[in-house]
Amino acid sequence: LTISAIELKRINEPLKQAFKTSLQTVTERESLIIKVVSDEGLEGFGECIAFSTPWYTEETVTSCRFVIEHVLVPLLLDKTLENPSQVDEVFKAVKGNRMAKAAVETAVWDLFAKKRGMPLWQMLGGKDAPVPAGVVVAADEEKISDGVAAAFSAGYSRVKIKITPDSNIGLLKEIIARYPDMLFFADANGAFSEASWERLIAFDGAGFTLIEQPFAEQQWKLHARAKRDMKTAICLDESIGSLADAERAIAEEAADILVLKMGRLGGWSETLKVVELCREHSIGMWVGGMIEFGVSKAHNLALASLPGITLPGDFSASRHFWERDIIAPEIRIENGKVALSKDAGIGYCVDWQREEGASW
Ligand code: OSB
Ligand code: MG
Repeated sequence: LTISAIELKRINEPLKQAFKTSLQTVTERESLIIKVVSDEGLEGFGECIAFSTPWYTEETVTSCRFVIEHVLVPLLLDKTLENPSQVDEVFKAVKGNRMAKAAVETAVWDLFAKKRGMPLWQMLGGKDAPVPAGVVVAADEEKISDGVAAAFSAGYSRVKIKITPDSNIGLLKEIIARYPDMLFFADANGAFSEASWERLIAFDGAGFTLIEQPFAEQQWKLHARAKRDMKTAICLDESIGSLADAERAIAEEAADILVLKMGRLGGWSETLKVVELCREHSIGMWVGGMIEFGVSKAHNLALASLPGITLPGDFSASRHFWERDIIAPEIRIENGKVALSKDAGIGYCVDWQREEGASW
């Protein structure tokens, strides 16, 4: 097929409740939605997962918009592709900017699945089974207990709690003990350092299945030491921005488990390589979230269906973050899981319904 048009729209929506991490409190979410159109009139969608400012990654909505409009679109427009892996080749001349690339690249994968008339998860060899849902409690300590209770009543079977060296481990242990059938993940977003080593070790025995990103991105040695010294599995999120990073994590024995964020990795092609690598080395995997809208979550659901991705990812209902998502139908949790759509491509329609550019 030939790429005949690429459109970009900006969205900005308030979060229903503030999302508090050790790095930043997020109260509204700005994103870019990409539509690629083929010569036959088929449409594919992608979503940019960069934030408005560089608090979590170097890329931002503005940097992505610049790179997409002025660099990536001219490279891809009017190109004839036989398969979606070729987008990676087309973008090879551009350094970094993986979130910008992923927004466009993933849209092309959606387009190809639609051309082939099958769901993206099926095109990629995913399992035809509902995806286990998981929610994040990112709130002040006194609100964690209520957050977990709400997650339990909504049917989630996995809760991720944000932690810091100052977390009240006794309180967390007590909360975890109330829900024997629930999986608990801890996410530090790099809040620990060598100075707070003992505080990290103290999390062993609290009941967490894993601890995500205790140290900063480049702290391979400290993560390897934590993996050796702790019983709780060590999981890397921010550290994994490429296949090379995943290879390094394995070579340094710095992690038991990796978080897959397709936007940070640069799209489907690179992500599928990381999945393959992790399978070969028996590294656990799960699909991470970025407080996204439904287009990115739909791609992530297809990813989570792949063999080897066994742990529940950051999959919450559309209504968890948003009054109104941009996809139809919205994402719902049933019996703690999200059903995979049988429709072609990402399996959801983009339902813009916004004043600016109501045309989508
Ligand atoms: O570290 O996983 C993270 C959200 C924004 C930035 C970083 C992270 C997160 C989350 C996932 O925790 C939230 C979600 O989409 O469910
Ligand atoms: Mg994380």
